[in-house]
Amino acid sequence: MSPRQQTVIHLADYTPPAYLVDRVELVFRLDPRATRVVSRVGFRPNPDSAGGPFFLHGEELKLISARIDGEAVSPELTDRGLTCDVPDAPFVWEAEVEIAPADNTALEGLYMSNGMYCTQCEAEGFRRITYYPDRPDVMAPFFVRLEGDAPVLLSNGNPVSSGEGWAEWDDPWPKPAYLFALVAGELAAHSDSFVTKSGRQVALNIWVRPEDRGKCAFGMDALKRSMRWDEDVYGREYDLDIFNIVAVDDFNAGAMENKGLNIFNSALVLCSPETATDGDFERIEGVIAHEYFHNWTGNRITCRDWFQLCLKEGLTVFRDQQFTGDMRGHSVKRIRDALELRAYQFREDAGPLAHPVRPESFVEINNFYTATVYEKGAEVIGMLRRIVGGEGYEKALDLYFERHDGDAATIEDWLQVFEDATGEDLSQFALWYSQAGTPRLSAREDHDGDTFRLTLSQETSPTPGQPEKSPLHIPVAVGLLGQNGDEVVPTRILTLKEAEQTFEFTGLPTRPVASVLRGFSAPVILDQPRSARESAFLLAHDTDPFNAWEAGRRLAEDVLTDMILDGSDASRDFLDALDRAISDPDRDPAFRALLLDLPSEDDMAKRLFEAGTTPDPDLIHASHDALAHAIAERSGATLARLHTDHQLPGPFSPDARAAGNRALANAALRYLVLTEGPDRAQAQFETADNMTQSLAALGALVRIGKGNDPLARFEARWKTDRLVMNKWFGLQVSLAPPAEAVEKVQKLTAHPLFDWTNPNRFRSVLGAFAMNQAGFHRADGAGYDLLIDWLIRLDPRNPQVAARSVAAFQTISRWDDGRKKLMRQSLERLSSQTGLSADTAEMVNRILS
Ligand code: B3K
Ligand code: ZN
Repeated sequence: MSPRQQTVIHLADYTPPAYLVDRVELVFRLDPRATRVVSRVGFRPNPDSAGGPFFLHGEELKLISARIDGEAVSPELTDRGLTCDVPDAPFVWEAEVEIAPADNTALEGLYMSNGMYCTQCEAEGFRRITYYPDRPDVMAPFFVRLEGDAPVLLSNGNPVSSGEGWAEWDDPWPKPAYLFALVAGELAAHSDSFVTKSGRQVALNIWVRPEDRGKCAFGMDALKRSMRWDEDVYGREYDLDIFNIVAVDDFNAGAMENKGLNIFNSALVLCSPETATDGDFERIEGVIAHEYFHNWTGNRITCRDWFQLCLKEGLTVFRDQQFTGDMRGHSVKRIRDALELRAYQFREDAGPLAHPVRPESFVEINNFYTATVYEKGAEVIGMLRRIVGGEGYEKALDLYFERHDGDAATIEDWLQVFEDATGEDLSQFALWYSQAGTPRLSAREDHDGDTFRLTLSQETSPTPGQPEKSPLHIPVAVGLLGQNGDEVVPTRILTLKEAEQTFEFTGLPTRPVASVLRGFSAPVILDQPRSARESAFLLAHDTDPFNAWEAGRRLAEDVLTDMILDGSDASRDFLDALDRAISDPDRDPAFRALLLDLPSEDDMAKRLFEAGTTPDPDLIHASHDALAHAIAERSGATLARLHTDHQLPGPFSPDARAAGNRALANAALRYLVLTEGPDRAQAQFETADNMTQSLAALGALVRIGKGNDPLARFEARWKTDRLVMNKWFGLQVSLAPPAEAVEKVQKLTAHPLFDWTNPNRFRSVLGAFAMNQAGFHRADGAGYDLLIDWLIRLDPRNPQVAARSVAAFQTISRWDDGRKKLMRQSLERLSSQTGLSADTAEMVNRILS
């Protein structure tokens, strides 16, 4: 390993920048293989720093010339940047560098996608564009001139002027370099406009390849709703004359909030009923909102350093979750968010990649755009809001925007505004940011006379580098139900701060049933002894929709556990309770669809492992299958009725009500094919006029081995649509029977449309493969070998995507000795590659150490 791969950066080592920037002027002479970037930057010594050398980041740049105050200088160059002697007073730095966007396969910095120039600078990509202090606490206004033969030339801020082959942009809002962006290409716009609350007229554009112009209307509508929502709910207005979004096919992340010029992975902006599913519509709406909301939480107030990433990401995820809840209903949204947190973040917390919401060290910051920073970061804010209340939260946020607008802030700043605005002592709460791991909350109940006692205790297991854990400040929402299902004590928030505390409720002569952790009030694992009867009671009666769903999930997990461990049949009581719940017309269809989603195979492996059993992926898969068959047999009549009754007449609408109906009908279809055979799904596949129903029917057919003909027809129809074909690839891999998954991946990666250099396509096959638990964890290690072979190929080209894919190995400690050994050997094979990227090396080292 080269020394460069081992550079560890520590939060504790932060020092303020030695020089600040007053203004940046950039000229780009675009050329695929020899773009010239001319920079003119006004620097001044930072009065709040202890001084230090003048250092500019720069990587893979060819320096053509450099000047200070007009005089040529010869800086000292390393592979990380340059140093130079500079005056002890304000000065102007000028440099010209050459870069080759067409050769940039890492998709970081300035690169090309389908002949179009685009950028991705977060976190540290700007240093691949020119020499600059590429750190978020250096903020400056940017003026940009683009020269090139592309008809559309875009950058941040407001357009100043343009002519044939050139355009100038001015961004008056000081920003760090990671928010810089440019786009140049043959693009067409879907345009609209928005008038802010204070009357500013804003031009809105979604820029796409001309043939995609028909797939922008929903994204535009989502953008306008986001703008209005941020004004109404957070009092935040947009602050430029124009807001541009560009769709790019080759993109490592989902999207990027560059000031005034958001760049999106095309999968997260383009949609039409024919090509996108309801899930896509909802995700697109959420991501457009997320990137837009960053304008205040991320851009106007940014992060002091990359350790503070959750300051912008946790808060912005929390805001987009609130927005989606307001648009589509809070109950179902909360369940989905909890499912996602458990699937990705709890898994991270339980293994070698566990890290705090604010990590304390990293080698490559791109490896820390994780579920912990994003989703747990959002949960921490949700808890804060529960603790200080809705009004306290509003006051704190107003103070945050007022006090820190224009700042590069820290988590300490964030918590301070809450303390100052509400008087709440958050010293213990702050541990949520520094202590990794998922707390386990145990609940014990006791009834005596007319007093009910609930004893809550908490414990967090050790995580890498943190052997000892302290008790956290946990808001636990609890309600009590009477034996007849009435709510005898409505929801209240209990404050748990000690390792163990008992809470008393009086005036209750009959023993109530406690509904604990309502609304998933904290990101913890709840251990609460529950009989199947009690869970069935809560599923039927809990007034808290989250806990009603949770009770159903709990029942399903218990039943699956018994089936896996004892080979028992699916419990009759469970099947009856589920049938009653999905038949209840008073329940939201989307909620009922969620009840029909069984705990995933990964959930079951995690649960068994945590209960002290070594999971067997094949057995889990078989039991999962058996339970689905049992549900299909028990509820055949109900499911058939649901499938028929929840077909909506009239044209497709992506709204939540319509989507919920389709979700329920399609969930029913998934089961019905198991007992009825293919006819119903074939009919749906033939007649569907939208991707949601078409793909659900295709999935149902593939699941029962009747997919060949529809897959071929689907391919023939959609082979020129990259986004739809990602679904075609992904579905076959996800649904491949475990014994055939490796061969399926081999076959699909040999398909002429498998372009491994496109991150979306790579993930649609290899990412989906890693999620096919029993297929990936094949006992002979063929799954591990296959993924590692691909990562060895991908890493030199695109380290970010390769490194992220290594996370498939983070469950290593869960499995039997044979699998553990094979996983370790595969990772060692990857780590022994010469020239392995720092990104991938860091991930492998963390998993192996
Ligand atoms: N801030 C970007 C993520 C950039 C990823 C860098 N590897 C998207 C977002 O969270 O909004
Ligand atoms: Zn974000």
